[in-house]
Amino acid sequence: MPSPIRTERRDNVLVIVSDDPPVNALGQTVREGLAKGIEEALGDDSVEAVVIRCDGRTFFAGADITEFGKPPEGPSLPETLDTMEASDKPVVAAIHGTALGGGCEVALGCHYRVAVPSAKLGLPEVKLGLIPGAAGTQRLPRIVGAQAALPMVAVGNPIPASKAKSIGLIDEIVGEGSLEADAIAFAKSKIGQPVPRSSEGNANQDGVRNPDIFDEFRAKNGRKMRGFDAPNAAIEAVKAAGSMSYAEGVKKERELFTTLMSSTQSAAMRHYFFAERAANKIDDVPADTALIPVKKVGLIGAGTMGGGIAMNFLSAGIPVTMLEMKRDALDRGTGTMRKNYENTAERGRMTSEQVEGAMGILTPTLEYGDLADCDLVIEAVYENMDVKKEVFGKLDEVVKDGAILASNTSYLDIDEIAAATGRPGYVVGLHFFSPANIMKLLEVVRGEKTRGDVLATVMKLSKKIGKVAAVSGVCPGFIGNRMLSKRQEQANQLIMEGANYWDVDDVLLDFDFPMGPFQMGDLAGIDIGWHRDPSKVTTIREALCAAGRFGQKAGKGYYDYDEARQRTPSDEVKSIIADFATKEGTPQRNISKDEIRERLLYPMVDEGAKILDEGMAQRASDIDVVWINGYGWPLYTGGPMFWADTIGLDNVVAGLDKHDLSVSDYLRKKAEAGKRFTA
Ligand code: T1G
Repeated sequence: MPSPIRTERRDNVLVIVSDDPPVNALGQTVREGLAKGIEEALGDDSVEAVVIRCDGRTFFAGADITEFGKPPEGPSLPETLDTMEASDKPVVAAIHGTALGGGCEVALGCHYRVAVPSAKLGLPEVKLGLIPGAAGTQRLPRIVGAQAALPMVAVGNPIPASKAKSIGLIDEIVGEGSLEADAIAFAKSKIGQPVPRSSEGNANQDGVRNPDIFDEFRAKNGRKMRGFDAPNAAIEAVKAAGSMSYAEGVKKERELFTTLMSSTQSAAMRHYFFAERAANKIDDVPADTALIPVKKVGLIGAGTMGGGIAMNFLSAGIPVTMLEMKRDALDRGTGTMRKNYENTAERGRMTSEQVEGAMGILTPTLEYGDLADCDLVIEAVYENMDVKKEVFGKLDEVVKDGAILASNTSYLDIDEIAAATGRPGYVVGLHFFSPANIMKLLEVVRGEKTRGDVLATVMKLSKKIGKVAAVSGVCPGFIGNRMLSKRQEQANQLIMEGANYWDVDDVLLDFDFPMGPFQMGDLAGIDIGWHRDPSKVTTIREALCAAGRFGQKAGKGYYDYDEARQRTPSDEVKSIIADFATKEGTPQRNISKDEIRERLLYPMVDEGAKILDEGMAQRASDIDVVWINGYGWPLYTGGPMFWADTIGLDNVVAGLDKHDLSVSDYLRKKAEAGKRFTA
């Protein structure tokens, strides 16, 4: 097997080139080739400078994540980089694409770094529950300082070449089309000069002069770091870069890295990395399926969902024709979209030109006929089957052949909707989550007759509009809401049996969900759908509404709220629930938080098992992708199915049995066989 690394001579410069698609990951063969290339360069006196670059779409994009968890194989990247850095011959990293993780560390080990304007550099290891393991946390602060290094290492977002230049991470921005030539010229210009070694840099002293920066960083980023181990380790490593020698700091980094590498959090986050990518693949739709071009999108309904959905396409530069039945509804909808964009611009996350650009490709209309030439039409009208069927019947008449007709329904039967048209093959569900312009999850609901090219097209389109898509079969609630209903059922049952409703919320908050069900009820409004008859009380919600406890907007719901909307458990609610339970003949008892957690989460796992058994999800990791992106399941546990594997399916089954909760055959058989849901 030829090495993915080759060397090419350009006069007195040796160019080391990696050609290992898709992303030149630093797997064993690449590391071996790189080490050999460096050995060749350093051992040949006629070579006076070195350039390292990559073919394909990107400079090295990091270690090969598929190797993690396996016995490490040489050569060690840190040692290779130390050998390279120790040379007196100038070594230049020529960067394009995304120099990430180990790739960025290779660049840091070089004496110089040049990049094309479109390049990005970053240390995203924390997104895998890790920190850099090849001296990145020690070299980076010595070049750019602790303050600039902290967000790169502890948050992990990449920075553009322009920012990298401004903080001194790269030495020069070169031409998009002349990277190699410019890098060689740059290398030649450094021959004969003392080489700068990042390991000897001292820009990191800002972390020593002002040790408060680390606590300030933690305070600023606390919320998004909550529950994750890696960011704190990253901060400790950057701190070490200022307070220790390079050798001691590298040792400290290695200790922190090794601990994280063997952690469940990192295994969970590496699971998610591949799960998100796998979810975009449909097993029985070939990857080379011809796509339907989508140059114009139609949106029916300018309400909260319709407007939010439309914004996804407008922001991606795809024109949208938005249809409403009445002018005032249409104007209200487009007004809300503009306001949302302007709020984003005020926060500096969009320019006013981008706002005008997005709104400039929006065409509001009251005429169905204006949808005729759309390649994709999405309806986001009232959740009623008759209304949906009427809309799809009209679309079938008006819209050109070959266009995709999608419903944003959150639970209605896509097959029944498709049957209202003469083109069921072109009907698909696109279930966005509110707020649709923010939430990343898109459940693609595959009807019995939905065509492969329609599915392939919407999966590709989901990436273009910044969504994470997973395919669901047609069943009530699809994947996410179907599992959520099981959790909600248990939450209501638990408080009937005497569990404190605030304990139910707190168990989920302690698990690092963003919110519990009763807090959510208060936020949304308990009186949504209430019949307004206080004498008719058949549920706890109706009992609260009868008592005027409509939720946050009324200053009281399940909780009492102060002016700052801080919540306090209410004795009145506790007794309303107890009275209702007594009336219903349900005895009450104290219920522990452990029982609450098991009864909230284990039935969700069992429902996920049924979803798999029925083929409503392609794979267990798709269910994890749905819950992490649509419902705030904490990423560092990997999602419900990976989490169940870490608990042990036998323990999940034992817990369900203990609480007299149903266990599907599929789950019980997997548990008895000692199997897992996820790899
Ligand atoms: N290892 C293995 N496979 C990888 C990979 C990696 N690092 N990065 C991408 N792939 C695969 C991916 O699974 C997919 O495969 C294909 O490449 C295209 O990826 C030593 C320890 C580079 C920005 O975290 O962020 O270095 O599905 O669909 O949208 O201290 O991939 O086609 O079979 O994502 O254009 C640090 C992870 C590792 C970067 C490209 N590096 N990758 O995005 O394509 S830890 C990372 C990405 C480390 C050091 C530490 C993105 C991308 P398939 P893709 P993309």
